[in-house]
Amino acid sequence: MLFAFLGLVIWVCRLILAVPFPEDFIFGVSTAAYQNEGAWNTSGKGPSIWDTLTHERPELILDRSNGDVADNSYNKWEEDIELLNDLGVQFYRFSIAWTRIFPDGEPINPNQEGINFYNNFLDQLTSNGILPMVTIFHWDIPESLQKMGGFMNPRIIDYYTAYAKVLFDHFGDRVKYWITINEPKQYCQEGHGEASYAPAINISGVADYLCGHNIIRAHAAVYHMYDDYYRSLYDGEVGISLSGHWFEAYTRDDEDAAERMRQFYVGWWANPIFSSEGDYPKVMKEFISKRSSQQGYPWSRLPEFTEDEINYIRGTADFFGFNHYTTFMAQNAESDDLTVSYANDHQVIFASDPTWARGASAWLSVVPWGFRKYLKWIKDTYSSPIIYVTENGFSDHGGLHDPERVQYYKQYMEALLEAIYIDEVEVKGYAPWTLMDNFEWFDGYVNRFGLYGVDFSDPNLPRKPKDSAKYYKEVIKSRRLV
Ligand code: PNW
Repeated sequence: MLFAFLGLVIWVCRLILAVPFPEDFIFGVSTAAYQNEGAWNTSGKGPSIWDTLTHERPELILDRSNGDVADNSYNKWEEDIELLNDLGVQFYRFSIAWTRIFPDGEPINPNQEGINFYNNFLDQLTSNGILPMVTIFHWDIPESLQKMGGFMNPRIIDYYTAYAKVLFDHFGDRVKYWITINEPKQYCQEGHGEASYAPAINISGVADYLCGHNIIRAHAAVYHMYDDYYRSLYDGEVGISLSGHWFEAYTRDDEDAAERMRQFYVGWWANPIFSSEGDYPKVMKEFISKRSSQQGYPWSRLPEFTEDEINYIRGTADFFGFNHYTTFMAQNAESDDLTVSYANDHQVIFASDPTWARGASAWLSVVPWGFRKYLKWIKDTYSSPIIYVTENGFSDHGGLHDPERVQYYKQYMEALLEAIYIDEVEVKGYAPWTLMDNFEWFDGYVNRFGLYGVDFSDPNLPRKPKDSAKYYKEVIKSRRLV
């Protein structure tokens, strides 16, 4: 009996390799402005926090590099569109640089050269039949807004909305998918709570929650603006991209801890927007408020939404953008340590299993089953939202022969098909990170995620397909895992 059952499971898994992706499923690829564009101070562009951080504190970047030139996509954008054509993708996810539109963030006199650049790009993209998926904010806030507190200052909601309005006004006719914010967990927690990304504030358990509170409200404000004024004109969709590791319980006793970590990582953002009750996850509110009072705070360090805000935020996404790379084993770590920090709030420790294959990035191991479990968890936790996988990828140190990346994509897309066909998760699209090697934040140009390799020693920055690009191209063409 058991053997027959196991046999059936193996047979179903093999079968997955032969089934095509659903007819309405779309394939794409992802990039971001600061990591690709270069041209950091030309054509009226102002400095963002990434320009400032890389220039003033190069020691924070593994190879002391920056995005001043990056892939020079600002000048080589026509070539980039040829790559997209070569791959055969149906959509392209890229971000707009806020500082090309409002160079110092002040929402007056948008920079016409910046608008022209994205207009030309969108025209060419759509005339090639590629759907644009535009990230409004992929971490590169204008430096002058940061000086006023950036996302820790609630006034940012108005600045961000004014910026998004310019994008909707000028580009809304061609953009089918809008992503308000890329990975608030990395931006707020790791960039404000820690110093792993700009603006490197490093006040854990306080600055991260302030940033998060305003970023969620800013997201909701922009969603409502689109819904109220633009949807009837352009019929596009607005979502948000949330990153999530799968956290697997280390032992049976760690089930609560693993779930708590999922809530602190992705529930932080997803619960207010996608859950039926709205607001921050209950476990986050409880743990942070209890800790805060033990520490002597007169309030909970996690700010509170009003009842009106909870209702205003709930339901503000047409799709769940999901960025996923890896999995960790999670263990309960409840303790009496009263140091103020995000880690002391969630009280979970996690690590990768030493038997897993590893990427070049310190945090990346290859665990395809974690991807499938996560997709199923999203379905079950948030009443089956439409999901677009807006990032998934593997890092190495470069080179056009990349068998590990090919293997990674093959296994992760297999897990994706199982999620679609066996678990009935509503995944409608998939976009690997990333089109070509680019500026990988604090890892500079050391760790590479591209499907196309870029020779950074050649001033022309030539792009060449890696084996993984050829593999992905075949998958898109046949709509099957080859
Ligand atoms: C994403 N982690 O960030 C970003 O959206 C991209 O800009 C970035 O280049 C890409 O993933 C690769 O790093 C993440 O620690 C950074 O698990 C770190 C993690 C996840 C996503």
